[in-house]
Amino acid sequence: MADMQEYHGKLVTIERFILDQQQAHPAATGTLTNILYDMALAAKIITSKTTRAGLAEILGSAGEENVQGEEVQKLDVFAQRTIFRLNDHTGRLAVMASEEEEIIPIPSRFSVGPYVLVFDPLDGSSNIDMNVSIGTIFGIYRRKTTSGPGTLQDVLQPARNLVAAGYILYGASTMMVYSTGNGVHGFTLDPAIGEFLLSHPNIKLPARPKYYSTNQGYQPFWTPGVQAYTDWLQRDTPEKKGLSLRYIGSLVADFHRNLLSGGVFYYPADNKDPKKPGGKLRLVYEAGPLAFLIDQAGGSASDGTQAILDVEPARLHMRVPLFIGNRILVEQAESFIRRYDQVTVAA
Ligand code: AHM
Ligand code: MG
Repeated sequence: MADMQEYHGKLVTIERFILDQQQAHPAATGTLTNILYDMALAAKIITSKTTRAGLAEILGSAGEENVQGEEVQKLDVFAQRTIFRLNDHTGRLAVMASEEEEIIPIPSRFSVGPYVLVFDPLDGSSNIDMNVSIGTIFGIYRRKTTSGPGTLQDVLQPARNLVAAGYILYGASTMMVYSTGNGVHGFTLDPAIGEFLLSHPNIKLPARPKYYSTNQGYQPFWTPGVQAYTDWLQRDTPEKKGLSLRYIGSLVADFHRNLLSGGVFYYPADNKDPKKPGGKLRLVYEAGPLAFLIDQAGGSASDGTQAILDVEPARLHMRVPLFIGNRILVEQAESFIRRYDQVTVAA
């Protein structure tokens, strides 16, 4: 890892930082660098709309024309199209896939490249109307097939194969946080100049966790192991002080807070909805990229029985239970589940 001290006190744009990182790998072609630049550009374009989201009534709501006679798109559709249109023609990607669609081929008039982009264009979008933070999550793989248009096989890879992952948080400030396997680095958008500036180099999870984050409204529907785990989190134990609960209900915002403060986020399997026995969050473009990031920050992620990084996706929109944060807290989740839920988990 490049010495992060060299950035201390300096004004560094995301472009300069990504390029510096690339120069540490003499064999790099710059292709991955350019995909990351394009995600930073997508972040700026999407920010320009999300910061005006509450004006929909004045400017027009989805499916209508606004006062300027332009058709207004739902923000998640807008984010989806922005990321697609920035990446479809560059010759860097073999295929894309997102929460909003099935796999997204590169139009045949453009050439294909060596990488695969998976993304959730606007996670937590049900929070937009309440002016709550939302986010974009993305992951970048190398393609597995050797030529021609990319396929589902290129997309369905375990998160351990990711070459880069990141998220964009549309909050009080817009932040982009990413890793190419060389630490986790955070950039804050300065809206006055339209540049992302390095604000959080080499983020590491604090050793003393502060928060647990979960939708405790579902507690009656949790397994005994998850209930006992929650009770353990709340108490002082030899390993930690009792944790406080913080839950926004917007994955990127909850993850980001815990990354900076230490803690665990979990969305376990529950028996509330028999049609969705495996939790809510999606492996390929939500849990997987965040698992890559937490690993780089010194933490871990599990589905309750195994590392998220090792889960083989069976389908693009596959859901997984997710426990993610400080390693010691994630290991305890696995331990409680082993002790109390073995039969349930195996069923
Ligand atoms: P979405 O992909 O439909 O936006 O849903 C994902 C969101 C996450 O941001 C968040 O962690 C979770 O759903 C919250 O779910 P709940 O309201 O059940 O707590
Ligand atoms: Mg989502």
